[in-house]
Amino acid sequence: MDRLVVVIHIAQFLYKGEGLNKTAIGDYLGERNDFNQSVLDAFVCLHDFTDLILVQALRQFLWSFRLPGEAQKIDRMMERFAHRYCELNPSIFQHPDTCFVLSFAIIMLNTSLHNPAVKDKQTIEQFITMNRGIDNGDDLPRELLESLYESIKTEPFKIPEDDGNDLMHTFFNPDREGWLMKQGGRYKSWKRRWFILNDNCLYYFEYTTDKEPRGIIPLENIEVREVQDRNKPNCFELYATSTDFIKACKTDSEGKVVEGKHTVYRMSAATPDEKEEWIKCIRQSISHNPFYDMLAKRKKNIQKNSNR
Ligand code: 4IP
Repeated sequence: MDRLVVVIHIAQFLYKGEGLNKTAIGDYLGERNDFNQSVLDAFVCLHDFTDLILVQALRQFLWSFRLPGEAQKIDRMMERFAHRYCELNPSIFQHPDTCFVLSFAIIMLNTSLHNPAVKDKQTIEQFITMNRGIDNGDDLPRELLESLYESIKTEPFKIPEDDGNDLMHTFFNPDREGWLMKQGGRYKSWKRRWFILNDNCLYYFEYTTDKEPRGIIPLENIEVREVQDRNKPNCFELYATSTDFIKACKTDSEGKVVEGKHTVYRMSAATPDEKEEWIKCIRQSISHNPFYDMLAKRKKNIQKNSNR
């Protein structure tokens, strides 16, 4: 039989999926060799996304197999999906990368709205802000983003059976905020500060309502450990792995932004549980997450295209 015919037959067999295990379908389609990649192409082409809003198309696609856990495989599959969607709906996005990045924003939104572990649910305004400029530097129409948001809010993604290691979990962003006591750098006084962990940075504020942080600590080349302190309970600290001082900036007493002078940032939490939670979230944030690299690459492409 001709190779192409075989490829199409296999793709149809997987697409019908009768009695097949969706994890196995995902594993097969994720295989790196040419043959499986051709089957993946044919499999994606069997989906008809014409005139579907992106959430609907994603619902259909993510239900037809189970995404494997590896970032590179997901990257390839979602890239094919984005191309197919744009091919069938050519007037929505300027580039398939926009569709790719927005698809992940939708998956993250689904986690934020429907995962009980996420306390601060993403609002429609946050969703819109997060997706500014993703269409080759332009904003997508507000009505489009609103309809995507509403669709996810009313109906979460149905994804093939969950063994706790799927995309929705892997992609969970460990954001966290709360009060901690922080020790000074050169002068070791303790100050109560409102901390926000977001996008791989730790920000601290004097008041929860402050617009500008007093300090920003990027979580690069940093580790976190539990420590005992004679004066404060439930302590942990950030320390640098390759330099003496931790790269950070802060506002000094005259309101000027200056470099921080900390070899460690020592913090004290109100309870042992809070201490554990902070350490866990900071660790997760520090650890290299290949999904962020994958998304960052697409976002860079979009930026490059828009500068042309
Ligand atoms: C200050 O002590 C505060 O603890 C500052 O914290 C701290 O700066 C200073 O560290 C420390 O000297 P006093 O206010 O008692 O003078 P905050 O900025 O949160 O008010 P950091 O760098 O921790 O923000 P040094 O390194 O500037 O001494």
